[in-house]
Amino acid sequence: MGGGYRRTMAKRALITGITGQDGSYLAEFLLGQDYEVVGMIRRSSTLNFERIAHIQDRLTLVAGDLLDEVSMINLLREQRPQEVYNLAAQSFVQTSWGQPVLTGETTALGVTRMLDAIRIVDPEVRFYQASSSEMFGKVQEVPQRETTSFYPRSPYGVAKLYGHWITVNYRESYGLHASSGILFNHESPRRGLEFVTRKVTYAVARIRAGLERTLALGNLDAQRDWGYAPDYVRAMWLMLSQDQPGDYVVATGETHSVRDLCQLAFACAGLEYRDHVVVDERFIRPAEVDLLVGDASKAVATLGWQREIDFPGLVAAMVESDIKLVEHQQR
Ligand code: NAP
Ligand code: F7E
Repeated sequence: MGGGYRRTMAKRALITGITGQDGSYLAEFLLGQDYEVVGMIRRSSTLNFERIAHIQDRLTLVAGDLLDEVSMINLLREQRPQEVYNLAAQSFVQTSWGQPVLTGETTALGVTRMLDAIRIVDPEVRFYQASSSEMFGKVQEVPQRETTSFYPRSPYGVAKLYGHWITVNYRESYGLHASSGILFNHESPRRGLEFVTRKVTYAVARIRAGLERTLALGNLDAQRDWGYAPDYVRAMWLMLSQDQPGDYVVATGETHSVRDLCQLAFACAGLEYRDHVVVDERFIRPAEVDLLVGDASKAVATLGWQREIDFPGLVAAMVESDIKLVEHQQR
């Protein structure tokens, strides 16, 4: 089937990072909008398709890596998507201090490689870059909006800032329809176990089942604007559906501390967090982002974006899902 024929039939989107939390939800969402969905998968010695197993037969999965521009040029030539969502990254902030160069290669330069592949193969492609509230870091304004100055506090934040500006630069240099979504933390039962929300909810389920007694955490005073991942992938699509590209903050406008998160999550299982949570220096970061809270007014006004699940609803859903998971693991 030729690319021209496909264009008249259904829109085709390429997702990098399709095996990750957001990639899996975005794939589901785009399939629901009648897109053909192509996922870029990097080579690994074992398959890690847990998050997309339920939709795998409806996806086209192709090999490629953000570290290798040729792989992306070939992929674009063969698949001819109209939209590219660049969600792949080394996304864990703590790891970025241990692997700063890899983080820069993937999370920063990887964006240039993909943008350049688009410029070479088909500059009409619409591009979404997964930018991050970590770019605000040591915040210069509360709440943070599109015009707030950036001050990243980790190699990850610095790499994301490069990715953001190279997206703006390719838009201005080559007229690409390239948008940057500055997304605040968003979570779900599919969140990686190393991130604090999922670390807490999975521990709650294991403590409830009598498998653990304590949970070791770092800074309990850090405050984050936590939303629900499926609400956030909808915003990505809305950005590429606009006639004009742009930059958008996506956030709930509320902030909660890690301590609040613990209190709420343990209470969902009838537990008191003070009986179980201990502070462990190993999880304290060399530099912290103390407070994030976003102002999504532009996304609400221009994209018509709204979130559907609030923070207590999110935490309750994650605890419930992890309780079921732990029960399943015990069978
Ligand atoms: P995630 O679960 O960690 O997923 C990251 C994805 O990137 C995985 O599919 C991973 O593949 C892939 N990947 C890593 N290195 C790669 C490489 N060299 N080549 C190709 N693929 C590679 O992240 P997420 O939470 O879904 O986040 C999606 C994106 O949004 C990331 O760019 C993240 O930095 C950004 N972001 C996330 C949040 C949030 O709160 N979740 C907020 C703002 C921005 P494997 O499965 O093979 O490891
Ligand atoms: O940490 C504190 C930690 O790792 C949140 C990524 O998706 O969102 C995420 O980055 C806070 C920090 O997420 C532990 O110090 C305390 O203040 O869940 P996290 P993050 O660093 O905010 C942004 C928007 C992204 O773009 C990233 O890709 O929680 N914290 N104790 C802890 N964090 C972890 N992971 N583990 C602890 O034990």
